[in-house]
Amino acid sequence: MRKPLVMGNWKLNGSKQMALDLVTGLKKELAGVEGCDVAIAPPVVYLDYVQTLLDDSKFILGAQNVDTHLSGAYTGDISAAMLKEVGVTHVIIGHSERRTYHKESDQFIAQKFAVLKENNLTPVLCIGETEAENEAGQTESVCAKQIDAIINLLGVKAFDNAVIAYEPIWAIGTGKSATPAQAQAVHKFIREHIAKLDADVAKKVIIQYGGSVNDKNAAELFTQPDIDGALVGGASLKADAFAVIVKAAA
Ligand code: G2H
Repeated sequence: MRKPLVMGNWKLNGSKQMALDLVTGLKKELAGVEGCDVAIAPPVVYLDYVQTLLDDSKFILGAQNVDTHLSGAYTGDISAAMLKEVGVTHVIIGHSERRTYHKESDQFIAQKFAVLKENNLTPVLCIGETEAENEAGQTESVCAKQIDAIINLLGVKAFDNAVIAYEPIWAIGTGKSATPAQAQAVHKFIREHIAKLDADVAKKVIIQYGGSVNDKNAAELFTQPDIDGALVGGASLKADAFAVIVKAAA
């Protein structure tokens, strides 16, 4: 049985005070909740501070990005080793905001996946189609292409101990979530795509849904057999809403 993972992606939001309030609130709201792994991914400058707030909460510390290099003349970048040193275990890569605003290609994202695996960090690989691709019936081919970039570089076993987040771009931050049936169909396709190469890896890989998940729509999404939790943006900035989502997955 797969244990769901709900991960809060704070994106470019927050402050030290917000981090303190949010982590304190989550620890209170989620004390004793089992059955769902919980991760939070604050902006990189707050990682070290948030780590000191986690105590015995069992929350997983996540990062929102990583560079492909481990050290050197790469101004502004952050390495896997640095993330690891401050307690990060899970790293979001391939988010559509980075694919779009930073022109990150499938191949570049595959290199990030590789550096994370080499450093025993868990990649949270975001994939998903644009609205135009969705309307053109290309959802499956886009998701397959984004997954295949990893498989072509590293082999299917790379998805052992990795997380995939299916995030249809038209649903991100728009308030327009995919319906549970729509999301389930794509999640099933992704799992079957991996199963064609390795049934065991496919059975174990966590596939989160992301895109306007909130405290109202989470429970129904989590009834679907191939939806293993969520990557949550906006609703992860409020302890009460995020806690409702975690409890719905637990
Ligand atoms: C999708 C999601 C978190 P939101 O980007 O990755 O954000 O929940 O705000 O749509």
